[in-house]
Amino acid sequence: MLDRMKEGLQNAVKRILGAAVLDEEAVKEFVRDVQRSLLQADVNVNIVMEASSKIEKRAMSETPPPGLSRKDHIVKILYEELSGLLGTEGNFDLPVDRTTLILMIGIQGSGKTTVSAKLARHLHRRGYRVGIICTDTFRPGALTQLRMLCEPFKIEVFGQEHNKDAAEIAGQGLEHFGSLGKNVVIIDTAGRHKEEKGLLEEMQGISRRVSSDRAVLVVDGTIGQQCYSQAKAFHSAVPVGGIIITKLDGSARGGGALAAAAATGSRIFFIGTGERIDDLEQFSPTRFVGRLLGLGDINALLEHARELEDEADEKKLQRIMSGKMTIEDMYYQLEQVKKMGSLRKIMELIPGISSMVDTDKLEGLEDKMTLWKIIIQSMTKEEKTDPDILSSSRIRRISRGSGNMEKAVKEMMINYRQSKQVMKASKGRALKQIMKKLSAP
Ligand SMILES: Nc1nc2c(ncn2[C@@H]2O[C@H](COP(=O)(O)OP(=O)(O)OP(=O)(O)O)[C@@H](O)[C@H]2O)c(=O)[nH]1
Ligand SMILES: [Mg+2]
Repeated sequence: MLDRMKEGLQNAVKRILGAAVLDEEAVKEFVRDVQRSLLQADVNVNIVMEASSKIEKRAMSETPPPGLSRKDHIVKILYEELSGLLGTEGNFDLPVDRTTLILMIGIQGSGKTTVSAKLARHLHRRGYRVGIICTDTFRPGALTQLRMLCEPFKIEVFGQEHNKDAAEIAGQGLEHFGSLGKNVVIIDTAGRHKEEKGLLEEMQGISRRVSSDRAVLVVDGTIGQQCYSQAKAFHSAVPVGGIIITKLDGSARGGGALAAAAATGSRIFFIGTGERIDDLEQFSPTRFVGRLLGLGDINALLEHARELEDEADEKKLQRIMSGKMTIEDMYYQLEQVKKMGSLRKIMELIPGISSMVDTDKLEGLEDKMTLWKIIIQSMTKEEKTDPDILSSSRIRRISRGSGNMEKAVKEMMINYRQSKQVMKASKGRALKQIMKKLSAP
């Protein structure tokens, strides 16, 4: 599946891992390799540019946790950015105590009928009681096609050969299956040549008649980035609750289809990877990218990175508590505060302190902390390790000419020196107290 893209990306990874020196040129080369693989897979050029500039920026600016090589860190960045490009994780769990109605929509030949049968089979296997309604009054033999696919699995198909009213068939089918206590009913619909008006109106008609829980758009993956406009057109007629991309087996443009579908904001739930009924896969962006890049390696790498990050956290805390906080440590603290939620929440953890602190001022402080993070990002490594070298011209550079920002840089420095002092004086007791509270259940 998506062999060319896979090969291209894996080669890019191999090259960067094998590079003799990891200078800016090597990173740029890597990013170009990645770009080429994505473009070849018909990923939209804007998406490619945005993703690759993110990868490049992160690769150049982020410091890997001690112990993780920069090369591995770059592969991790690639993994994260590509997964992000393909949308968010989601499962397709359906309730068992009532009937969920799934409406399959999509243009002619996109794979609706095949997917209806595949999905029915998938859910049937997991213990759901599934029925399918065929509302395709357009294609001759549509009902027979569906029945043949479902027959071996004893999944019932409802249809009315001579009825031309799709919405009415849907309504009657639903009544039929409702009385049989099904918990999932899938409606297969007709397709026409394009996202033409008649088709969209028919979808609206069915949708109004039976009020489906989920309209699932079926898109042919071989059309690549055109998925985007197709998904948008359908979405404007019937709110699309999820996408299934078919024919990803052997399609060179599958990467483009996936990225384009994700860019519409809809979640991709399944992908079709063949003509057989079992060729349906639940889609997970991280798992998918893991496989593109070679799963075994990437999992081990991520695991290793996590361990090293934990270790590094531990060391940082030690350093902060002993009063030897650097600006980078402060950045880390700012990040931690953000992870924990709000300052107010942290203050509440320390007995007595909330009565001493004006909590209304905390929100203003939170805004400042966001600003400080931006400031720290524009400091050089040298400045971060030895902030005493901050001359007024350096401050001006960091604040990029804005007077307000200059004030913020100075304020940040004052806060930094004060925190360092407090930590030193209390031997880190305040911090220890917070950490203890936070780790308590
Ligand atoms: N290789 C491959 N072929 C597929 C896949 N999904 C569907 N097909 C094939 O694509 C063709 C069209 O599929 P259908 O399920 O009939 O498409 P449809 O959307 O119902 O078509 P209409 O009812 O005419 O709108 C069939 O020959 C399927 O076997 C897939 O994931 N991989
Ligand atoms: Mg069909």
